[in-house]
Amino acid sequence: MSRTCAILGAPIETGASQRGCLMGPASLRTAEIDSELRALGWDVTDLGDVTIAPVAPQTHANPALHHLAETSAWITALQKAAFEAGKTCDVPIFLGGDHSMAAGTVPAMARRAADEGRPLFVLWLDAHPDMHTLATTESGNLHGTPAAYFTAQEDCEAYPALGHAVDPANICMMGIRSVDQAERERIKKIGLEVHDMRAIDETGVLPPLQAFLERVKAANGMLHLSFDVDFLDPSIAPAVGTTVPGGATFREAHLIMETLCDSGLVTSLDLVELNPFLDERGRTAVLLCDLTASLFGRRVMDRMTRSFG
Ligand code: 6HN
Ligand code: MN
Ligand code: MN
Ligand code: MN
Repeated sequence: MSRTCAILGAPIETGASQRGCLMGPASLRTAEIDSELRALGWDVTDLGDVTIAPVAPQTHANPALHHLAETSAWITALQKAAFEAGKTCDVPIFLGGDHSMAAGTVPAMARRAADEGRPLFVLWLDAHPDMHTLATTESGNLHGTPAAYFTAQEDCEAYPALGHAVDPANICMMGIRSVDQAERERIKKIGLEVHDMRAIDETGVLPPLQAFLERVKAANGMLHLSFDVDFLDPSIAPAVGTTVPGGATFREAHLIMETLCDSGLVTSLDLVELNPFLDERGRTAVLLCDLTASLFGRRVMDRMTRSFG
């Protein structure tokens, strides 16, 4: 795996139903995510936090939507800042912030990949597919919409124009266990690869992950990992507003990160939905840092020294 990374904070919380995600980047920095990565030999630059200017409210035909103008401003700012961050290093790390930030970071990484003449693949680890359009969301919480936006679904026109979309065929979702009816229909319609928690229970995390990584490798793709805290079981990761029982275990999550590390394929990362206001003595922030360390090379044992062949 390459050796330079940049940290960019995205303190956005307008896409969530409750406040607190704006403290996510600060909490991850307090947990010393940068020193963890440096200890693993990475050259780390902290680019600070993205900010937006105040905006006037904006109405929409869907009366449930809230904070549309602010969220759009964040998306515009993040598409630019994430793309710039991607130029400075091998692996930019975007610290959220609620998941609507992926409507900024993912198109930015699609643009980065296109500039290299490579396709972008997305591994989406989440309890939710976040596949609502601006018309279908009933909660009006915009963190439920980024995947529909960056795959260029209809009824997202009130968002900033999408420069670079992601081909739904290049997306793999794992950990899914809370899907709304409109999302279910859209997933079927576009043929999205979704491994729900039942599938994970049946096969374990490795077979679907390895099959996806083979596809990324065969296509010489770049790989963006979007990691939502609620992918994890709430018993180990309480600091999230949208807890859903039956999530990934500590070892399932680490095994995914270790396997991704071995693949050397990950070229960007979102850490999203951490709400420090809901945390217990920083344990969720520390867990996210430890998972990130596994992704960037931390090992209990070096496998090479244990092979007797
Ligand atoms: N997230 N599908 C639900 C909604 O309100 O649209 C939950 C969305 C959760 C979004 O966790 O990033
Ligand atoms: Mn999400
Ligand atoms: Mn272009
Ligand atoms: Mn989620």
